Amino acid sequence: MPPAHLQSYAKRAERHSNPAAKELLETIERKRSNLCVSIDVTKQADFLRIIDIVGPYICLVKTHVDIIEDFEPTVIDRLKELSERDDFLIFEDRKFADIGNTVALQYSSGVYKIASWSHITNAHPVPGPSVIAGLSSVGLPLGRGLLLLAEMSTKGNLATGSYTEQAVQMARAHRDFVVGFIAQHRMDGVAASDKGVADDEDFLILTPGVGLHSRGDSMGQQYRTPQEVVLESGCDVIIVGRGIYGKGNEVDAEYVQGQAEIYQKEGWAAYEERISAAE
Ligand code: S5P
Repeated sequence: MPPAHLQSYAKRAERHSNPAAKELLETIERKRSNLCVSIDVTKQADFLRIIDIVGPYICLVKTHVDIIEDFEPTVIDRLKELSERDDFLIFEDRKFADIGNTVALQYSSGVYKIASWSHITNAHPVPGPSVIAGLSSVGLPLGRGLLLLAEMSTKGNLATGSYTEQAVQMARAHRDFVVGFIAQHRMDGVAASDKGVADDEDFLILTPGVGLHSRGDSMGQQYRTPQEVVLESGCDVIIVGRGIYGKGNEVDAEYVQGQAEIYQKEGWAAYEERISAAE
């Protein structure tokens, strides 16, 4: 059997048992989109407007709900409506990083009640397996999935080498709930001598730091193109933020729609080229 990243999303969906991972792969295939739009804006009207525009082009929307300064619970109701209308999943990029008991409460409770609406969330592996135990106690019964941050896109980040290896080993020990990684490359060969490696290992790789028109920002972000990320590094989903919604204060609907279309096409073309290599 070829390695997972040389197989189609549809084939891979058949083998995943975590409901969030399965649904994400099925959605990618159905919509021919491996594009996740990341929306870091501060007003609920802009947040919902951008999602309303990009919905048809994406498989997943990535949120940071705590950035929205006029947040009300109705934002989540509308987000869920849009996710059903346009057929995409929701990923709250919460980057949990505390002891199990605390993250379980942060995930289930508080103002946002993330577990009740976000199909996928993520965590830093820094606390060790405790963070997975806490989050899975809430998320697994709800059919949610978790991504571990095995690598980061920023200059000088510390998620490299043995830290990345240990993140992968932690994920292998919790494959029911940990469905993949936020990373810059596939993790297949990482810690390959680990006893936990399964023959059918297929972690999803979701990759931020994607842009076509810029190589970075003034705060250490680094961008690569969809071609570099999907074809050369074997990643599964491109996460694009400012490359799609721009940097201005106003939402320019035409621009946003045009960019979403371009990134969807680029991401899909890179995937088709990748799997054609295996045929
Ligand atoms: O390593 C990372 C991990 C994440 S989740 N680098 C990142 O940039 N992110 C997130 O991706 C970040 O929090 C932001 O929401 C998004 C990138 O946004 P952009 O505007 O630079 O595309």
